[in-house]
Amino acid sequence: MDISAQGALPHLDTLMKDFERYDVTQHALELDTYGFTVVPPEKLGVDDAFVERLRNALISTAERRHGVEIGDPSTAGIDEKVVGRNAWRLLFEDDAFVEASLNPVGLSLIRFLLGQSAVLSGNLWIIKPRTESYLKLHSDAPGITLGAGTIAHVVNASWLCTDYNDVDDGPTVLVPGSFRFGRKPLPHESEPLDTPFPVVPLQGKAGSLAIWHGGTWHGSVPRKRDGLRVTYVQNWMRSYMKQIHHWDDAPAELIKRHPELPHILGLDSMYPWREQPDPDRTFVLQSIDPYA
Ligand SMILES: O=C(O)CCC(=O)C(=O)O
Ligand SMILES: [Fe+2]
Repeated sequence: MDISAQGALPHLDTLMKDFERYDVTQHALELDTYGFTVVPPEKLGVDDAFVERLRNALISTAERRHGVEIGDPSTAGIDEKVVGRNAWRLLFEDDAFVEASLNPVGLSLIRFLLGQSAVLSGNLWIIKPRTESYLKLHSDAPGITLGAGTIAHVVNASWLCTDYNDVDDGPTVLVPGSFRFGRKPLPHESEPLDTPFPVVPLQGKAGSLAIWHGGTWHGSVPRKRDGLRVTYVQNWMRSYMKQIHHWDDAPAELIKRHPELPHILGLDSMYPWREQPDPDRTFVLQSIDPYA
């Protein structure tokens, strides 16, 4: 029996058909069970040229914002105190960011966790040189109250723009299944390599998309190699959450070229309004369906 062909749950049926079409059912299953997955570039339908464009967009935006020259990421060194700052809100800086955010395969998996009305909350670069610094284990879903259960409210979808081969690349590390705890780690649980929980380093070649349920505990480890780790990080949310960024200055010509953009930025949402609703903003989430 093909349940998705019955039309009983249209928001979910569409996703199930997408997973089959894109050959990512295994990745959806990993999201539902381990709370994270890594989709390789060949399944995302992107080639080396796209990955290079995305990586160059990150590097050149950082160069422009900080007035520095970074150059070739495979050999470059940078001052992480400089490039670690002002890294947010990249969407309107380069079309490569818009294309990466609208990747249909990525969107199908993000919408599996957040519903079809998922919105882009924020985005930033990680440009990481050889360093001793690292990030403690945390959840990307701050503000979700204890008792909210295991449903995702936030998703991290990070494009790996350089290879993550092993721990020496300074990758993200995750605690599989930890979104089920429904809380962030306590201080004595939050050292990435000295926590009572099993931790795994993210692995994937450049051009892969790592996706995790926002409640999946993760951090990062020091980078022990020369050259840079480069990542395009996206934070997505359910449409009723407060997004990190205002996107209401989205350029009209960009929207014309990417008609799906207002919806993924939440610009079609009826709420909030001042004295009267805006007649151009009509989207209201009606459903009790978690896939809507
Ligand atoms: O990959 C890393 O360095 C961790 C980044 C992180 O915590 C995040 O993107 O939410
Ligand atoms: Fe995080």
